[in-house]
Amino acid sequence: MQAPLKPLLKALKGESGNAVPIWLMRQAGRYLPEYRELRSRAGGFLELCFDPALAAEATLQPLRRFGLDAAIIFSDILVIPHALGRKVGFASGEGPFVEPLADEASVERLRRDRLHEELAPIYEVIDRVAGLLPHGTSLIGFAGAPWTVASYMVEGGTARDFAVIKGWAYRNPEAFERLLAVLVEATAAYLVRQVEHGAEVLQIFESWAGALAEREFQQWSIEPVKGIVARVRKSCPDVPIIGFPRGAGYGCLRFAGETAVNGIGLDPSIPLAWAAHEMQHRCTLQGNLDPVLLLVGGEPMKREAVRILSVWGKGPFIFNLGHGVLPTTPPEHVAALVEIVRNWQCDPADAAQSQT
Ligand code: 1CP
Repeated sequence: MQAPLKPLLKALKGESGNAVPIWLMRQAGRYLPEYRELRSRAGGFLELCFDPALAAEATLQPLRRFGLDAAIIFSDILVIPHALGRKVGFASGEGPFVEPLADEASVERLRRDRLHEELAPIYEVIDRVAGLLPHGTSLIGFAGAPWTVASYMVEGGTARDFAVIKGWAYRNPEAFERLLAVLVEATAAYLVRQVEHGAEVLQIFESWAGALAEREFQQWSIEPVKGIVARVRKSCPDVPIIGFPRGAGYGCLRFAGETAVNGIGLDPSIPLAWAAHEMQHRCTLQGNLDPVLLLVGGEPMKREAVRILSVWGKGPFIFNLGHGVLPTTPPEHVAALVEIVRNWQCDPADAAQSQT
């Protein structure tokens, strides 16, 4: 007899039942004392990402505490610029640093021949974690979308007003398109390898979609992500892909339709009824609790979590935050949130409602 489909995979196939799967963006990280211990043992964040034993441990830590439906590989979107030969650093307490691309000639000098060698430790993390996952838990691989990753590579770190990268793109569109094309190729190859090593679902983070106007959103976000999805599907036709165009507003509808992702991560600004009506019939929704409500906990968190469940819970739906767990979040609040989602599934009133 075939093993039953894992809850996350079931939701991403468009199936809905009365059990809502849950995982959280940044479920591993600084809010967990055991993570802080691991990070100080590794010496730094990148050292932690590239140490397969420690990164596998960081991936599994939140599962031990909270029994979530998915593990997400402990890594970062900035391993791609690193693998392309750019210096990347994470000083504690500050944002990331990426050696900025000075000019168009530096795009041609990106080192594309050593990609998989540089990323080999991450593939090893996947090998290790794949064999250790609790029954029913899915493994999520991920990468940043080209626009978001390019913003760090051109701005040298977290962008404020995106003036450097947009200035570059408007003044020299060919060079900018070339950078996006290099990132599409590298990212697709990286995601395919993640699947070959055991990732069962992929998520593409477009964290800075909200910085783009309509035409640029189409050209610099949707088109490159579409290119990645098409390339990945050629090699791995069955692996579900979730897109997360944070801050895209109503543009998330076009993003979901054109990129043909199986699931769409929604941030807290997306109106629940609108998304249920416009998107849920053809795309699995994922989100969208405000991470600040997880930080606050108690009644305010419960009220909103139940509201989300009551609008999206009939599925297909994956409960998540609308962005990552904040570092000062008490771990007990995460446990309480998981409990709310699990109890909701068991609520006979809701179960009966979902059958009508
Ligand atoms: O220990 C530390 O000080 C490092 C903090 C940290 C962590 C735990 C960073 C630095 N990255 C990560 C892990 C990480 N990053 C994961 C691991 C898996 C998990 O979710 O548990 C993932 C999926 C990411 C993805 C990521 N990195 C994104 C996309 C998601 C998002 O938050 O929008 C982005 C934009 C990054 C860049 C990055 N890396 C780290 C930080 C602090 C940032 C964001 C800085 C900024 O706002 O620009």
